Amino acid sequence: MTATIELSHWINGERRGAGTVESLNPSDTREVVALAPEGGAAEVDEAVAAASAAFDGWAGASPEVRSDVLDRAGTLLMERREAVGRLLSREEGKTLAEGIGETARAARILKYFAGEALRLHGQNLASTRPGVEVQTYRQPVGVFGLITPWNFPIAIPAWKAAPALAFGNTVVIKPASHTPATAEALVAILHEAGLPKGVLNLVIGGGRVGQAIVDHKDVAGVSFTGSQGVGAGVAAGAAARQARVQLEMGGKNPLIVLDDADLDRAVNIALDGSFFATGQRCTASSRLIVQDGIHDRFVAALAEKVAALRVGNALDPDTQVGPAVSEAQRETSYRYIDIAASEGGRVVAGGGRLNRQAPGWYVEPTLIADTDPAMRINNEEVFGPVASTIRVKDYEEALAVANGVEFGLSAGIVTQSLKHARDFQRRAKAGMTMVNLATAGVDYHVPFGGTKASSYGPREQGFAAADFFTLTKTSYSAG
Ligand code: UN1
Repeated sequence: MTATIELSHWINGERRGAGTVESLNPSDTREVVALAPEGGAAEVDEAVAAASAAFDGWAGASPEVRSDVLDRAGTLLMERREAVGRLLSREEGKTLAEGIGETARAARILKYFAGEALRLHGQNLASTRPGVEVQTYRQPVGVFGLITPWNFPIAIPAWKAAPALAFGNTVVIKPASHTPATAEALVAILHEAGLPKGVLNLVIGGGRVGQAIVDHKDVAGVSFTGSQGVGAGVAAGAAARQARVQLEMGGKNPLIVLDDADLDRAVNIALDGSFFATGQRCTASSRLIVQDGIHDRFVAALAEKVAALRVGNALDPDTQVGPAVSEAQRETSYRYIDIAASEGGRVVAGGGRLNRQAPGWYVEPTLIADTDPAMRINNEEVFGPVASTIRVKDYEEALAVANGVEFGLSAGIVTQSLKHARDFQRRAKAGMTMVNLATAGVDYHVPFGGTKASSYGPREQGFAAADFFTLTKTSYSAG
């Protein structure tokens, strides 16, 4: 066992508050990874005041200053990716390879936005009136509140904070209650890299902290990733006081497998998209929509691979699938397996309880065949290592089923047909489409986001991030 970390908030460049709330290791719940403080509206007030006071200095600094801090933090994080990745895996439960990989991704995000800080630009146009010029500028907005989820406990705080900071804003982060230590590691590294005090603040705590951020009159914008229910409240709160808002919520992402697909490839794509990272990705493939001619072979081959997945302690190098993050998440998976079975689904792999030597929140990866698009299992997000298959007769039916849910984040197709692949890219009702690739696993230098109930507001990441984190000013001038 490793020593418990004593966590604190970061307010105005200082560590504040003592740890009282246990953050457990989901692979072995006897281990307390960290003791976290429980913040509330008072800490949010102080953090927002610090961020407001720091705004003019940071917004007015040379972009080189902002770029250098992000670049240095990226270098430090990359150097420490094994240690930070290990902390992430201990706290969140994804495998060590996944934890280190996510940490490296966060480091690259910091470096990408170090470059973007220097590339921020506007446009220069001729006015419709002769002799008049029009220019657009992108300017920093103010204080941003970032409410981040536990499933990517370092990459998502990085992909929200890095553009906010790169473009001259100041920040208050509320990390997910299950993963405060991983988020704190990022905030500590940014300070070590030279971030001035008050520019980035961290307030750890439950929903009260998030609510205080959403309702704070001096928070100019809120970026949230999490569940649809909480997201709706964030949007309503932000809209009520005309703050900017950006929401990334759930998915019920389809993966279509057509008859002409290479079987092995389709099975591996489904295995990755549905089960890796314990299925706890909003981009996970949870509905496998399979054409008649390949259906039985696909289901049999995938069931065999799912049954063979090695579930275990996240730090064990043999583990392919770590535990769920919490008891509640584990129980949600089992509840939906029961619901699917009672609706007529056939469990072809997994479905049982797992007993490991150490007490942890393990879930048996589960594949449910013969399901119908109308069933709850095909409409509600499970957020665990559970996928269902739906049999369809042709591409048009597959597309209709794929589009027939409330969500629209990522959608994939496995096919060798250029015609169907191109048609799918245009007609899939999703923010991201994947051809012969898993629905999960995205790049950081291109826009990320969905449609319908999955997302709301401007896109995250890549060149699109500037739309949310800057104010466009239009300036007219005559000579
Ligand atoms: C990915 O699939 O690489 O919370 C990223 C989530 C998403 C990120 C997915 N916002 O799962």
